Amino acid sequence: MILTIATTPFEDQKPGTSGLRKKVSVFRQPHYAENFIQSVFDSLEGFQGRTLVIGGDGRYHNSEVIQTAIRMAAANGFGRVMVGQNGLLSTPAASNLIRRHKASGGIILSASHNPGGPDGDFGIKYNISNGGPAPEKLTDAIYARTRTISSYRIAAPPGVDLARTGETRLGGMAVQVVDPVTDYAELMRTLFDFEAIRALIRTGFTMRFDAMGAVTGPYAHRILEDMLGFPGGTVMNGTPLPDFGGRHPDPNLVHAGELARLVLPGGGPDFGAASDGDGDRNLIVGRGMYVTPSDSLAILAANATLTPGYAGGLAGIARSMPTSRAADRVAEKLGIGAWETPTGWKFFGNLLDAGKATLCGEESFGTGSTHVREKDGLWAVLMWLNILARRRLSVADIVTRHWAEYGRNFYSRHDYEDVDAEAANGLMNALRARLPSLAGRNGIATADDFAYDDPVDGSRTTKQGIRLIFADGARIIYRLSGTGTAGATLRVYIERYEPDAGLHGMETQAALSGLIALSRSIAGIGTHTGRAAPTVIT
Ligand code: G16
Repeated sequence: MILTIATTPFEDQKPGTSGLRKKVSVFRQPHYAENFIQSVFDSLEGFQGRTLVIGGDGRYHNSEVIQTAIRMAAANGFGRVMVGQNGLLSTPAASNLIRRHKASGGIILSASHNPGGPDGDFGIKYNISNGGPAPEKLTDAIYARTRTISSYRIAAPPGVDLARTGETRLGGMAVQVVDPVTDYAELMRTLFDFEAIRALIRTGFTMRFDAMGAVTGPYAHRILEDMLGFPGGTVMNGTPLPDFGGRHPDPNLVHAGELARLVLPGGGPDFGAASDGDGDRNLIVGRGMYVTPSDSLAILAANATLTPGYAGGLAGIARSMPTSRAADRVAEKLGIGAWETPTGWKFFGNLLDAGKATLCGEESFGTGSTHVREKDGLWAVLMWLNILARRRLSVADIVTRHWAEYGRNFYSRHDYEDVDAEAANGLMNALRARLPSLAGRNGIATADDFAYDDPVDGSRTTKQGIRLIFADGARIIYRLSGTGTAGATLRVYIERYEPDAGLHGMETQAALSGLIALSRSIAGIGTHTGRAAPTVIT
């Protein structure tokens, strides 16, 4: 039986950088998730009778909203939903299922790297038929619909049993519960040389992968341990838990500190990697070497032809604007396109679809390629393993040789978290107003607010971050995060290019100290926010 439930709009359902993210307590309000999901369906065309992929990262509240989404899909006329067993799908695996099974789209339940549990965060996002996040045009339409919605349609309870794989029905709709790992693992096998990695393991090479109590546990156990042959225990924190075991599943040196302490000092495993809540981010470390996400993108691109999936070369490399320009130097040397997009994976979709870029990446611990339309944590780890297997060098040697060849882009991001939203907006507006007068002082060559003209669909996206570009190519960038759920987070990105290999060993914060001081004084960070120093430095 299909129920039509009367509702009234919520004012706060504007999707951010990556879908709608809010506190669990917000999502638990009656009708909150339903309103958003119905607004998504109301903004789509031509999905009747077609397939919808549904899955999530297993965080707290996942099992409730999965059932809601399935019942609403049935009531809205989808022909089939494909859902991960126990409601689990990593974000890249969901993207793969959408593409492989020609689904009309997918609903992904995740707040990514944000903390989980009853007091943590939850999120919903919609991905389109290419497997990628909905573009701005669609998220704008969804938001507009949330402002006028007056009812939603939902199949009467009960929902469906997601514990067993196989097919059942809900009203006129087929419900196919699939193993979340199988299709994804197959895809990885086509891209990378598993035999070469096995040979590397036989030399005594060791690694640890930290799944952080989140969704990649089952994927990593299957691929790294069962298929590649790393010994049991290689995967840490490999059971997905609703509260991630109390961890903050953000794979950086702070939150993946256990892994970093194991690998960085030496004497432990040769290689360390971690992924986040929904499996799309990655952290790469070796003995004595943390690889910044920006460098990782550049190094993967420079070595891509060593892997079967990319042996034919790359069409181009795309990076988000605040990501360091290290990848641009690789693109230049390879004679391929280098693309600069706003922050948000959704901006890469058109470039990948149009064959303009093969690899893409962001400073926020995301790398990916044409194989899906999301960033992909385990993919990046496997690509690193394939490159290590072919080059037979340590992570540190690969990175330092890369710098010696291309020069080093010293890079750091300073986050001022949980700042008063009005103060943060005040800082950005004041900077914007002063843009014309900033160039020509302090070595600044140009100062602007980044706008992006999509070369494929011609759409223009404005106000994507304030850029101070110095005469020597150094940059300071300011933008406000679009993924937080409390207050505002001011992100300041600082970059400087150093061609002299004799100086590549400098500590990053020391190498950037002049620019860091300028970043604070020019924007008046202390005056506006009351903060003398950032909360997190990556
Ligand atoms: C999301 C987006 C990324 C973006 C990141 C940080 O990642 O998909 O494209 O770089 O947020 O965004 P912001 O700087 O606005 O907080 P994820 O892993 O959270 O889905």
